[in-house]
Parts: sequence; structure tokens; C-alpha cells
Amino acid sequence: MRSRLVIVIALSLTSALVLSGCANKKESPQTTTKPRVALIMKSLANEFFKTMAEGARKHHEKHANEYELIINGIKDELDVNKQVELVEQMMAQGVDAIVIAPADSKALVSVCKKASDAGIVVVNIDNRFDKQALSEAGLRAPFVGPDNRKGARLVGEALARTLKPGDQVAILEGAPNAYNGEQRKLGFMDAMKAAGIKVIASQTAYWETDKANAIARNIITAHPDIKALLCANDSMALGALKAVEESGKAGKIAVVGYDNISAAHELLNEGKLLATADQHADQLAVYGIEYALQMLRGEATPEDKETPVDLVTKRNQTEPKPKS
Ligand code: ALL
Repeated sequence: MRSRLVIVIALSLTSALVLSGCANKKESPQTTTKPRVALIMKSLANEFFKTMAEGARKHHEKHANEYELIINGIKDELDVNKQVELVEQMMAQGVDAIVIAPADSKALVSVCKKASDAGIVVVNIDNRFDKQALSEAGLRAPFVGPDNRKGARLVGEALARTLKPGDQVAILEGAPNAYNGEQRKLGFMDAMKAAGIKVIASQTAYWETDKANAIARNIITAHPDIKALLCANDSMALGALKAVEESGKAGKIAVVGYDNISAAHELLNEGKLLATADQHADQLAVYGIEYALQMLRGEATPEDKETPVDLVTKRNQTEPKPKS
């Protein structure tokens, strides 16, 4: 049976790239009856989303007779407009379902409502749509993803065990309007508050390494006694760690992240990164796709699904938990 997998990166409005796949124009009648599911992610430069795409691809390989998969991503974490365009492109292509990790919890709601009104099944993964924006737009889309506040609290608690009350720390936040980023900030704060540690600065570094590097450098200069930087993702933790090294404070300022990307594994093993959280990126899109297929089969809209998030430190890295 012929299957079809198309991967698209929206590099610019006009130059969507078909990277691979057997996009054979002549399809058997059987192929055309298969539902087409579009996965819409954020930056494919971020390993988190590459892992997510890989998980989706593997799922598709096993279920190629059930659906077609179109994998989309944007080039820049913050290009919300490109993501809106991607939804529009997928609508124009007449896909049956959209599984989306929105770059902005509010700005993508209205175009997704348009898609839903056009009869396209919409499933929200990874970063939750804003509840008020959903109800104002009248969009119902199940959410599949972890409890980010809980994940960040676990990371914060691991850090707190190495600090003492009164120590100063700072938070590097995800992009504004990303609900998961906001929740991670709250989770970090919960853990710091419980341990009597002072959060003396909290700033967005927009999920990005270079921005995190510049911001961390400023924070370290302004607060020479700072003891740790809590980063809402590993990309930012990489930038923060570089800033710590550049300021000659390696080993004196701890850094924690979130995502468990491969660069983080090495840093954990070397003792440079203290902790991160694994939110099992490879499974996130898969759950979303399964929900979409369920809805396309006419089953009732499923409930939101909380997916696992686990603390990763050097110690527990040697005994990885079985993937769920
Ligand atoms: C979030 C993910 C990640 C990621 C970030 C960057 O939605 O959950 O932790 O690093 O997007 O776009």
C-alpha cells in the first residue's frame, strides 16, 4: 500500500520546501481516502521539535495504511505569523486534521477556529491555547501535553537541594504568551519560595540560546552574588551556561533547563547542567495524532490528556525511565 509523508518547513511565504516523501501525484483511489493529518510545530532548529517530528514519523510508518502525514515547522521560534500562514496553507490543501503546537497561546486561536469551522479537526499539543481566547472564539480543541508547572517545580526542587535559604537566583522565561512558558516560571517560583530562595530577576529570553546568553550575562554582571539561573528550556540553558563560563563563574552559578535535548545529556554528565525535565517530545505529537484519528472516526471529542514529565539529573540519567 502506498503511503505518503510530506515534510514542509516554512522558510518564507513563497518557499515552502518539500524535503522528502514520496509525494507521487498519481495516487491509488485507496490512498486518497486516507485522512490527511498536518502536524504544525514551531522551530525545527530546536531539537525538541525535531524529536517530536521523528516520533510522529515513526508512528506514521507503523500506521501508513491509516493516514497521511504532513509535517510542518517554522524557522524561527517567534514567527507567529508564519505559523498562522501554515494553518492557512494546510486549510487550502484540504487536510482533514491539524495537530498544532502553537507558538503563541492566543494568536493562533482565531485561525484554528477558521479551520475548525471548515470541518477540520483541531488538536492542541505541547503549549495550551489560552482558555479565555478559546471560549471567546468558541473553539473546542482537546489539549495533549504535560503539566508544565509540575515539571518546572521538580527541576526547581532539584536545584533548591543544592542551595540555601536566602541565596539569589534568576529565571529565564520562554516567549511571552506561551502558556507553557508561563507555567514553567510559576513552577520554578513555587520551588524557590518553598526553599526560601530569592528570585531577584525574571526575564524572557524568547526560548533562544543567543538571547539567553546576552540576558544571562547582564544578570550576572548586575547581581554578582547570584547562585543559579533557571531556564524554561534547554536552548536557553545552553546560552546561560556559556554566559556563566564567559564570566569566569563556572561551577559557582548553577544552571537548570527543561526538555532533555541531547546537548543537555552531555552537560549533565559533565556536571555543568544540574537538571532538566523530559517531557517526552517523541510521544507528544503521537498522542495528538491518535486523538485526531479518533475524532475523524467520528468518536466524541476526547478529554484533555496529561502526558508525563520527568526530572532528569546526572544521577537518574544513568537509569533512564522506560518511555511511556
Ligand atoms: C515549547 C516546548 C519546549 C521548547 C519551546 C521552544 O512549546 O515545550 O520546551 O523548547 O517550545 O519553542
